[in-house]
Amino acid sequence: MLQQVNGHSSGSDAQGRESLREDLQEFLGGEVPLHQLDDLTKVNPVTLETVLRCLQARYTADTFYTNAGCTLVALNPFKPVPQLYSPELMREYHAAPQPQKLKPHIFTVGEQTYRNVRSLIEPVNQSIVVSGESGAGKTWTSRCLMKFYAVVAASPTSWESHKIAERIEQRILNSNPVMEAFGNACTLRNNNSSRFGKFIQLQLNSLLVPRDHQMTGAAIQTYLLEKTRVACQDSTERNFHIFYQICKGASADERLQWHLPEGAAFSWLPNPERTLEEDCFEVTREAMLHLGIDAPTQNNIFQALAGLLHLGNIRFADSGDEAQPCRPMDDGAVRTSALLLRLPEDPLLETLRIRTIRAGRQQQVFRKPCSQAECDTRRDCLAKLVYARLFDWLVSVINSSVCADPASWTTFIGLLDVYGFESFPHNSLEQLCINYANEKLQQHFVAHYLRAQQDPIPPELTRLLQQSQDTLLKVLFPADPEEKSQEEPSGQSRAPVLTVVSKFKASLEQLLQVLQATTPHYIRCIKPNSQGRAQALHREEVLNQLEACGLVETIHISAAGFPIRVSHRTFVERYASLRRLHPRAPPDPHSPSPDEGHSEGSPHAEQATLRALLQDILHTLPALEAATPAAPAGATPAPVHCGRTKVFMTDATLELLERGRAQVLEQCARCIQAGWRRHR
Ligand code: AD9
Ligand code: MG
Repeated sequence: MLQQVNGHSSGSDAQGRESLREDLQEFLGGEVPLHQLDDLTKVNPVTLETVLRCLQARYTADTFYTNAGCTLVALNPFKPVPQLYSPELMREYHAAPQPQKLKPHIFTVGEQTYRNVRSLIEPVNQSIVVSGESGAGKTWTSRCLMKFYAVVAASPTSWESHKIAERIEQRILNSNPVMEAFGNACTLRNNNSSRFGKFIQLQLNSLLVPRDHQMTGAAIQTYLLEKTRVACQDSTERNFHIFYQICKGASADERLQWHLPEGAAFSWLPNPERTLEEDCFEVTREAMLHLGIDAPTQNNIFQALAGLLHLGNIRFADSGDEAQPCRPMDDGAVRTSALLLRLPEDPLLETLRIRTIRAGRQQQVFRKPCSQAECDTRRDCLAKLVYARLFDWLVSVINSSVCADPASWTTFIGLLDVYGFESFPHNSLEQLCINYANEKLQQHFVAHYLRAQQDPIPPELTRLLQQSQDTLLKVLFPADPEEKSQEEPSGQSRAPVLTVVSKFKASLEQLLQVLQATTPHYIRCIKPNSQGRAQALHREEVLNQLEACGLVETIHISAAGFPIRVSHRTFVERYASLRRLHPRAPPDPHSPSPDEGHSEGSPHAEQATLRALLQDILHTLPALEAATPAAPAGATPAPVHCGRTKVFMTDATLELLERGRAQVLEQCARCIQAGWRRHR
């Protein structure tokens, strides 16, 4: 039941519902029920309080999606709502003449982007930025959108294209369970928390005729995996799902091979109580198989992971003598991890316990025994190094399995499932508001992730792993072509830290450039409560999220804004025919002609002609409006603004123009038919 309604804590349910109803009546003045307000721009006045009340009423009515101008607000239902994501509903949004007229849904955004990339007029790459705090539903949303595209982009007409489409779309969907098994973990805030950022580019061929089987491939880019989690987990959190999956799901033979006896205790596997995610070993394996990772390679991977679990069980005891290395407290853990990682046992122990330093003019090599704490750090570092390389390798394998030949795709839809941030070379007020709110989240993200990742890896560790006889580790750690000395230089080197930060910065900058070149769409996920309970909306928690994402400001801007933006040329090409419908009075012979002063064919002259045509078209708007049957007398003119390179307009203006254009086309068709009849 609703936990707290407008400040009243839940007493009796009936009382709570009654007071909510009263509140809503008062707020609405007895008009449209609040839960039926599909767009927050229609809430009056737009304040945090009224926006919250509207969302609250909709949540109570099991309505989870609401438009907020250019953003779609998605409330996490925290319960299965299968009818909301059925293939039938996907097809309904896909087939709708105007999906934006249907109930707000992530499928509206999906369909809009799909139509935009396939547009015959001006196909533009699209992106969907899914943001929200941990557990708000970003990954769920991205997954559902991927399913949506898989369904709507596969309407094949031939059996052959059906098979190709099925293969590619199925593989793209299969990337989800694999990446979540290796990159997600149970945290305090979310049982299936993504510990990496993901940008997936769904590649489409918009030129295909017939226009079926549009999705030809995908490219996945990941950002900063929280690899620290392999070796250090908060006492209330857990390691990556895959470790629990192998421990719970291995067959008897595999248990023997991977040295994972039933009930074995591993210090890197805290909180082993069951969650759904660890019961998915078969799903993970099946998906890996579909992605082209065969059974022997999978065996290699799981064996290496088991090796890491045993590595985590190695404990060191101080020798009591600075000149002597620490002792392992249990030889078994060293032996088993060396066996599973196919590393020579002595060098493994040596690398964990002894630091080699090159110093002095002669670059003499010194061997210094590590303290117990240093040994622990080196052990953790080794595990992080292996896991991070394995993750990157998996991503590259997935990419090679799903990526399309560059010649086979023309446009893409990008899906970003990461902390909400936006920063483009040219930022508008929208970005200012959104970023101000995101700043705090971002600070946390950068501070938490970057501090945890600061990468430096003693070079001896990489060199040790290059000695592994394991086929997978040989791929992950190829031998250096030049056998140059890799001993650690004396003194602390800053280079590795800088590399992490600059790599991260560079990859983010690259991402922002990609986003900048697309038409962005925003889905803001909201977490109704932090306990993950259905039908419980915590007022304060939601208020904080609304405030943090600057939703009220977004609504204000959207309400006053012009969401449709078209280049001058496209606008003229599409609507030039409207001038036939309502020709403008001939130009004043005394006024200068549009290209006066510019030589014929020059870019300036072309621009001027374009602008003159544009003005002619815009002048038809009042007549178009007057001809609209529903237009009330004295209605305000259709909002439109002519910018330097683009025309900005509202949905209503676009609708008006499109109606006019259809009228012209109809007239033309009638003329042609009449001509034919006369001819005959
Ligand atoms: V994090 O930043 O990766 O920690 P996300 O990705 O925002 O976080 P996620 O998508 O994992 O959150 O959603 C958290 C949980 O909410 C899911 O595991 C589901 O149990 C639940 N959820 C989210 N969206 C829906 C939904 N539309 N319907 C039903 C949902 N359950
Ligand atoms: Mg997630």
